[in-house]
Amino acid sequence: MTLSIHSLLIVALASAGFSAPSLAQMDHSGHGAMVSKPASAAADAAMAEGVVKKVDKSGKRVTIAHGALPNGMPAMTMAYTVKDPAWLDKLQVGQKIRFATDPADGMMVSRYEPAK
Ligand SMILES: [Cu+2]
Repeated sequence: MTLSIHSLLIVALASAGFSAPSLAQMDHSGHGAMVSKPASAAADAAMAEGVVKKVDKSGKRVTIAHGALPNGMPAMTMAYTVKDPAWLDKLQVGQKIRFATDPADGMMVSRYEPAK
C-alpha cells in the first residue's frame, strides 16, 4: 500500500515535471517575441542591398552584385555560399534582396529578405 502511494507520487512529480518545461517554452517564445523587434532593427542596420546575378544550385552559391557592406567589403559582384541551400530554390536572377553575411564568414549569406 505504501509502495503504490509512493508510485502515485512519482507519477504526479513526473507529470509536474512535464508541464514545467512546456511552461518554460511558452515563456521563452513570449520573450522571443518581445525582443524580436529591437533584434530585427539591429539586424536590418547590418543588412546590405544587392541584386541576384546568378543562382548556382549545384555549386550551392548565389552571385550577388552588392553595394558597400557593413563589414567593410566594397561594392562588387561576387559568389556567396548560403546558410540554407533551400534559399537557392527561391532566389531568382534579377531579384533585389537585402542580405547579411555571417560574422564569422563574410563569404556566406546568413540571412536575406526580398527587397521592395
Ligand atoms: Cu563582396
